[in-house]
Amino acid sequence: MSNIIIPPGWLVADRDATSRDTYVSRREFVRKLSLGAVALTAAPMACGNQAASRASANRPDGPLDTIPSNATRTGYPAVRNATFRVPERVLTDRIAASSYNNFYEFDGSSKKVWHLTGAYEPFPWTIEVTGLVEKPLKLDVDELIRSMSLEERVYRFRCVEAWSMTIPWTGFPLAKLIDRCNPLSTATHVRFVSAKRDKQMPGIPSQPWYPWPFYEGFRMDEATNELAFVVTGMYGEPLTKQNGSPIRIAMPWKYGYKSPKAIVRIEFVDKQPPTFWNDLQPTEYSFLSNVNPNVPHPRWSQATEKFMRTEEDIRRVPTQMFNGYGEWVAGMYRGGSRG
Ligand SMILES: Nc1nc2c(c(=O)[nH]1)N[C@H]1C(S)=C(S)[C@@H](COP(=O)(O)O)O[C@H]1N2
Ligand SMILES: [Mo]
Repeated sequence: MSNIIIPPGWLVADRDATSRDTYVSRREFVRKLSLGAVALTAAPMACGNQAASRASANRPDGPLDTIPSNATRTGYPAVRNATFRVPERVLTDRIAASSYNNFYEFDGSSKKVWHLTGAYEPFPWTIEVTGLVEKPLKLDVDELIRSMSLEERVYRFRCVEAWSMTIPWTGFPLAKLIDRCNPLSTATHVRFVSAKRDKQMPGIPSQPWYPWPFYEGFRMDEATNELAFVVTGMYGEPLTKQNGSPIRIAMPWKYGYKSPKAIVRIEFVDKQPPTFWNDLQPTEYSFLSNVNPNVPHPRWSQATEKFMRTEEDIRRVPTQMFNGYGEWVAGMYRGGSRG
């Protein structure tokens, strides 16, 4: 399927996002084409390699076919919150947003991971709440999503590797989730731990040199900022597996790795917690990691970024201080980065 050339018109027809119907009918068409191609070459493959056919049996058909069929759809599509808009650029096409991904648990050397998510089963899912809380809890994600009032927010998304997108996320404020956790007043920071499922996430066993599971953290003022968002969906539907199903965070004024995916644990602590990329490369990835065009990464400039509307339509645009969210967050960093 990957060597079928898709006419560019299919990807660029819509100004904003590819609609679900367009995607489904396009996929059906591509599937028919590729079934035809398989039939033609069936004879030489008839006694082919079993492992390969098992892997392809598990292989999703396409990047939007990885929305878990048992993901709760209550509350979808959610009403867009008009406060959060990105006036200077269009939405990224949803195919690009779910095809070009960073998710090391599946593969750290490629930006294409959706086809590796076949064995991953995000629902049912429990989040453990521990540390400095009144009482440790377990939250069922399905129940959590049903109990929150979902909204859509269009946010800029900026990876530290100088590419960016504009994404309509569905979810609820992180402050609401934190409220539900009843942290003690002594908690100064919150820590998020991602899933480590060796059998479902092929990048974990194949890259044993990483300190799995992935972990991130924030100061409490950051985590309770109005912009800090718990994401359960995008483009009006539940999250795809590669975008972090069943639940992730979006911190739009920070570089992308400060948006942990597939969260299984929330822990309240009283000092700055270690974070995955900062532990691995402290000279390249700081704890705060706020988007800043004036602070180059040691290996590249951060002054501009490659804005991706589709995987083919990519343009260089200037990077904005705090990714354009200074109005909401600059006050937290006056008087220096307390880190
Ligand atoms: N658990 C986990 N979360 C993660 C990552 C990861 O590898 N593992 N990658 C981060 C990085 S570097 C980026 S840029 C974003 C990418 O999110 P997207 O694939 O939805 O664009 O996820 C972040 N969250
Ligand atoms: Mo990133």
